Amino acid sequence: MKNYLRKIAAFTLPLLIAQASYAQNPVVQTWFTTDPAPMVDGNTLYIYTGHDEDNADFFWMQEWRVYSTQDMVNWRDHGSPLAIESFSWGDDRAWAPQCIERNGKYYFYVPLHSNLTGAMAIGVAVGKTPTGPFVDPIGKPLADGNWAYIDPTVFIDDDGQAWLYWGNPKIFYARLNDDMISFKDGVHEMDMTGLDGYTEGPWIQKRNGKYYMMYASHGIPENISYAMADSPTGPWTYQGVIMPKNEQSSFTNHSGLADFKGHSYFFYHTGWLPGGGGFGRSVAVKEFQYNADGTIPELHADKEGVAPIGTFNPFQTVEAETMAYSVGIHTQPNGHNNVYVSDIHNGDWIKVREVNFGSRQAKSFSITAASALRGGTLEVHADSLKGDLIATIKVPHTGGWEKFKTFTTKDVRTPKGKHDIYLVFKGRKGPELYTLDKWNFK
Ligand code: FUB
Repeated sequence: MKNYLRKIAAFTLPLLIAQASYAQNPVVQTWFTTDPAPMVDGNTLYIYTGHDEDNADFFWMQEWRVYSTQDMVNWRDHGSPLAIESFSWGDDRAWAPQCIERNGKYYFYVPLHSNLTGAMAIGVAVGKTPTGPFVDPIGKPLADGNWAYIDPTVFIDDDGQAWLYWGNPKIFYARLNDDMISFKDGVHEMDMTGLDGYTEGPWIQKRNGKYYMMYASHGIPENISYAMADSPTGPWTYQGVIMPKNEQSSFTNHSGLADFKGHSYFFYHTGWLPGGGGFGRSVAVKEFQYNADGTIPELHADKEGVAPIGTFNPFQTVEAETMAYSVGIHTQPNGHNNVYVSDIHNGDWIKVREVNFGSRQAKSFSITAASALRGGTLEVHADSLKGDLIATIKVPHTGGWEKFKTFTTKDVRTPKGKHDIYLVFKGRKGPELYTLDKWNFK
């Protein structure tokens, strides 16, 4: 469904476009995304998110989404490999998730409204890859029947014991068996001493022998605060606020931490996309450095985002839903986990950063695209929306939005070295033009 507010903003507020051409936060612009849970797997950082519906007046959330990056600025959309209907016992509120790897399998913990008890529950799904497919291996919740059962967070301690925590307005925890899909000795309640202001959204991690419990705090609007301990169940010592309330235009905040390729990142959510707010949230990221004593400095929300930590190869086949920033477009699923760019109109664009053409002049540029209507044109520009024209390709009517065909031009003028590139969509003003699945230079 088109978000017309987003479109109108993009067309009528040139300032917004100018800002968006250098902004890096929120990291996903094609959909609202919430409650980020980062997970590093090899060379890639994934974020598992919730998804606020457009024009929502509550957290009417239907699915979880997955995004990945290798360079922290270009994010690939893996669609939604897990949703309410993945759980036979769930019927509402696909809220804050977290995924973790163990022995080559990926365990995706979620809160969900239970049709068994009519209250909230914690479930788990298992996948063989970080992007699924995921299935509910037990056909029932891990814990059920309590409105406080939301926001699971998980970690595996050095001794191999996995711990699951969750809850609003207090923390529950359980030791997971090695299978990661059952509890060793039931559900326990945390002693909340030292977890000052705890509201919801716990994030657990262990670093250099210290346990960190980070969480949304002090009611609504929410700060992000944290406490530290020498054991996974406390006693906790309050350390203070990490991100103060009222900085990110949504009354909730929800955070996660990741160390990736020598950098430390803090993930949070904002209300910063056009049409967004308390029920239209979008994930953002901030780089930081731990203090020498392991404490976390105060961090402030910003639109600038983080610096790239890698370059992007344009001579590979690029899924078009890989982008550093975009305006106007959405993404859609096409069968399991195959995602493409949709809702393309005249003037929309995608930016891909740190594209390294090296010393090689490309000989051709190909795209895989489709159109149920009259198609349009794709222009590729270097360094800005109106920068040097690298390539132009016309997309004709192909017989349907998912009737993909590949189109190639040999008229390409790629620059040397590293550049940001802009895929700028052109065509008749008003109608949807075409959909875009892949592109590559050769
Ligand atoms: O996204 C729905 C709820 O809002 C989450 O479960 C909370 O952490 C808050 O972000």
